[in-house]
Amino acid sequence: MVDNKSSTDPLAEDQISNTDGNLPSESEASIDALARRVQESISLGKRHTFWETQPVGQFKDLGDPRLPEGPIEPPTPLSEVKQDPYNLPAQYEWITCDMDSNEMCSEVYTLLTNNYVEDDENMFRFNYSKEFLQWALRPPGYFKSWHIGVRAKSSKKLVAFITGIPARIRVRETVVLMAEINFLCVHKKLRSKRLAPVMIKEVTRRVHLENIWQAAYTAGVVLPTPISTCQYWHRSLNPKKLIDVGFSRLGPRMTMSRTIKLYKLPESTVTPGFRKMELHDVPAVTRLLRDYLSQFMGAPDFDENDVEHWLLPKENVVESWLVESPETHEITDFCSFYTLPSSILGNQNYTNLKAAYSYYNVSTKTPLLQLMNDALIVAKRNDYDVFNALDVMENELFLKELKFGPGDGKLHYYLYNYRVNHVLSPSELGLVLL
Ligand code: MYA
Repeated sequence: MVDNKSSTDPLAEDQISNTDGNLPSESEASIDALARRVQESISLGKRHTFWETQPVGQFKDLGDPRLPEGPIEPPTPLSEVKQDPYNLPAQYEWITCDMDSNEMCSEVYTLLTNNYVEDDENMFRFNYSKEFLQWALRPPGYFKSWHIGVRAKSSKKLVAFITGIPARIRVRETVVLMAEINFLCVHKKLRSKRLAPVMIKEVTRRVHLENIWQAAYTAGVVLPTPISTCQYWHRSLNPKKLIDVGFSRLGPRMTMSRTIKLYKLPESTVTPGFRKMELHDVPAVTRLLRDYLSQFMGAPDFDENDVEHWLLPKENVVESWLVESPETHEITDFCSFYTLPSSILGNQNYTNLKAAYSYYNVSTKTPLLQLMNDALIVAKRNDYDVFNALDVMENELFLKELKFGPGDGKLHYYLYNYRVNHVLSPSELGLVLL
């Protein structure tokens, strides 16, 4: 399932069936998982002709106490940054994608909808909406020049894309101005031609031109070298559809009606004072979030402008809910999720899977379990089919209890030109990238 940038299978352990001959049995599924682990360990020994040349942690350096934490290379003087773009094969040209333009946005949307991340079995593909892309790519202080496309000169067709946005990210005590890199995509017909390294070098050059020398990104593939490896969990909201489209399977000794009953949620939320976040809540939410995120080793350093952009509700893009104490009117708790549908490939009955992705959640008075159960209730009410969450921050406190099942793909977090001495556990990470 396309629940992250990993090629992951969404199956919750408790949903795996060995009753349907067409589907892997429990032991086959664990063989799959084993095969993936073997492949990951092989990739640790694999040559990375591009990544070996880049200032990223190298596998051989992992845990070497002589290497200091922090930037791997110092910044170069701006006058020495390459002024002109990298060479592309002659039939292609660079463009800067103006995400304010509806037409440009549609072109990007079309490229990604047809060519972006799929699961291992090619059953699902991320289907980021245009509104989502405009939100994700235009935060405070964004640079148009970091929204990079490649066109075929003759047909003018967009064939590749990569983006960066600026972000302040704290690593332990140090706040570092970084680029968050996302939406790297090469058209299916142009794969394995070493275009991705050129895209990455070009975005790096444009980031350097803004005097920024570090970056953060996530990927489903193992590259040198993850700072953390996380896992997605899935909470069925519409189990019948999820089973019908092959996202999940009927558990052993489970019938459809028992499964539907298992995942049933109440119609209304239970927490008094639970309501949608509004513009006037920005200062209170910022305080709550900053205070909460300060406990993690790696987290964004959000100010009020960031919170207004990233967390104020936007229809079909991001939902944020909070608890306002009915007595004191203090904002005590907060939860949020973003909307990222996936196309369902080759199913007769359904074309789209509506997924909510847990974003930032803070509980100070309402138990986290109750807060997140209310989040599930509003997601269900708004017709989401599934609610996904990574095991980052304190999410482990509610995942099992609220009937999330583990997916079997991994999401790796990376930093460019910044070494960390120890791999972080997911619960030490306070960062969610889109
Ligand atoms: S993650 C989402 C990535 N997108 C997809 O998975 C969509 C579907 N797939 C594709 O479109 C293509 O397969 C892509 C690769 C474009 C992914 N991150 O051109 P190639 C390395 C980094 O022949 P292709 C996201 O968006 C690979 O290891 N590197 O391959 C975050 C090999 O290098 P090496 C990757 O399949 C992106 C080389 O590319 C990834 O045609 C963060 C092969 O190139 C990947 N996901 O195209 C980017 N996949 O030989 C890094 C493959 O060394 C940002 N590769 O192993 C770094 C920071 C930059 C800014 C720095 C500022 C200071």
